[in-house]
Amino acid sequence: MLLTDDAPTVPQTVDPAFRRDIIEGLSRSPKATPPIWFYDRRGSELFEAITDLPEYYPTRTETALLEKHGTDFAQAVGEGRAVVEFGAGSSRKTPHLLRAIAPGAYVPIDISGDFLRASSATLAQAFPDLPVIPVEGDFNQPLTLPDAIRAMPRLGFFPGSTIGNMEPDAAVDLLRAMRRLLGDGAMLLIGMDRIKDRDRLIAAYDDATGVTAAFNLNLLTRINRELDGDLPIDGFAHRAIWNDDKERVEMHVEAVRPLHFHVAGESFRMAQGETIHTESSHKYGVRDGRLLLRSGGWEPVREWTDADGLFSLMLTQA
Ligand code: AVI
Repeated sequence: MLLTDDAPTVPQTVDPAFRRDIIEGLSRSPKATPPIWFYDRRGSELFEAITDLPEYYPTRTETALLEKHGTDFAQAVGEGRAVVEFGAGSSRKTPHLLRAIAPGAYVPIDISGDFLRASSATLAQAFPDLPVIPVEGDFNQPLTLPDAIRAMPRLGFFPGSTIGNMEPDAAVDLLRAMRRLLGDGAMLLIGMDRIKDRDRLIAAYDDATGVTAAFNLNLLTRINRELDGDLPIDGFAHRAIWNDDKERVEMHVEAVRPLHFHVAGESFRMAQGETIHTESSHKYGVRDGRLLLRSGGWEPVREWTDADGLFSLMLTQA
């Protein structure tokens, strides 16, 4: 059952925050842009394609954990909770959780409205008795939950190790905001990608067929389209590097020749070899992960990890 929330939807015009973030990011040294702007329609489709790549182990591994431990989740979480999913995307992993725990409602939150509406409709068909109430918005900004779940205990669901795309201080702020939004008695089930062999990590972010490269470079196409830019896409190359000091994979787009381009009326130059840092994907050790969650106001209750220790699902409580 697909219900619509009364909250206003994000207008289809250019988001002023996109313009601000990109101009600020290109003006800074070194250049860096926030990863949330990858996800226009094409970017969301490319990300879905990434999740099917043989090199990209996180989605497969996390999905297997969700499939395998349904009985554990049901025991630990109980029935009737409103499941609030942050950054729901295509919600492909969600059915495993919903089937296991008999929730009271499902509230997917996503910044990409078209994608959210389509995936919510598919999910509502698969669960005809479950109220599905999509909320279009940026979960990094203050949000209001739909009235329909006011009386229900909540389970936050934040899969995919999206928490890793935040700097640790921003990750703590977000966890605290989730804690405030979901309220006392809430639980949070969160996916965390583990530190592992460097080659395996790099391959996951620089796949042989170039899907991740297309995902990274699509940001430049989006800038050209939405911010009246003239970045020469063929002047950039996708780069993925492991930053051991910060325990993260970084994605960059690197200028392959000296470049001069314009965005929203501003002029920018890049030297050959200079990069725009487009994403960080932090990986967490077991103890670091627990510490991060505690700092964000969530006490770890249980965790499930695959046999190779690639990825963990952590259940926490407020
Ligand atoms: C969404 N996020 C968790 C992905 C990650 O693994 O950091 C985004 C991604 N970037 C490149 N490949 C996947």
